[in-house]
Amino acid sequence: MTAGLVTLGETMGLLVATEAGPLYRIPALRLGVAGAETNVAIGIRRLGVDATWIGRLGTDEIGDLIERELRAEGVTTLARRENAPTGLMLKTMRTSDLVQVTYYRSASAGSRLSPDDIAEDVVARASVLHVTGITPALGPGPAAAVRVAVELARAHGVLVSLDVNYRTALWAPDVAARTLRDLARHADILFASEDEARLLAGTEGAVRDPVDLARQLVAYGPPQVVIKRGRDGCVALIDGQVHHCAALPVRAVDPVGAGDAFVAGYLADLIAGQPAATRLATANATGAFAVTVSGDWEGLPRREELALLHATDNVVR
Ligand code: KDG
Repeated sequence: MTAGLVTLGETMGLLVATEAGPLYRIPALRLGVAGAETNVAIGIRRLGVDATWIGRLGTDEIGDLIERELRAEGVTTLARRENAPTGLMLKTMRTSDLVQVTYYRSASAGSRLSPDDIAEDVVARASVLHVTGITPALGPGPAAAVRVAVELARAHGVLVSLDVNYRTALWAPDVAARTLRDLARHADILFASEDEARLLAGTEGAVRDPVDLARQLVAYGPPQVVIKRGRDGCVALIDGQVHHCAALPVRAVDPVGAGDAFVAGYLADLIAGQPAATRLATANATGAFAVTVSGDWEGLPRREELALLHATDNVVR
């Protein structure tokens, strides 16, 4: 296997309301798969780079479904099966542009992740280890697994990527800020939204300029800081140089998963040896593709599809 991306975390079954409105009025729910880290792994694979995901799944049909999907996408899956349920996530739309996410993941198989799951040889041969701020919020085992994976990556000269991905439903802001600041100190690449950057920097609403926010995060240690700004594109401070990139204009159907898609685009190009401006342009394009389709990862592009967003006609033959 060529060196690619290794990631770890919890992947869940996803129940998506097929229409907007209160749950009791929804005629049907669609079953799928969700998990920030596997979203990134799938995105990376579709762009032609190897990806391995480490996690735990229940010995249930949701666990089988997740394994099948990841196998179909070509993600190498190192997942112990547990006598505990695979977590679930419910995605409803109270109005056509307000998505609500509810988790059913406490005591799930995924939250049993521990340092024992992190095989040193797997981390050592990767180019990048990618972790998110979701995993340390799942409990002491997952938090320790992230720490060990990061230590191993650093010991073997593997780049460490951290996406803050702060989830209010999972932990308190002060605990999250402390834990994620510590992790950021060991990261080479840090992704955050503006709110997440303020959470880490402890500046609340005070700092508004995204370049200033990126500067504050670079001060923790990571030489590459990317501030994801959704429909306003992104701002990055990479090896001392400021980059601005505008988002691509697309019709958004489902914003969930756009951040993971963005990370996948950036890291796939980093692993492929592309310069910062190209990495950011690909990240913008993958993020744009993700929001055009309902589902956290289903709309992610293959490399040859990236140029489609620049098509001048809306019929491509
Ligand atoms: O970014 C999309 C993720 O939020 C989603 O796929 C599920 O990992 C997830 C989480 O914990 O929110």
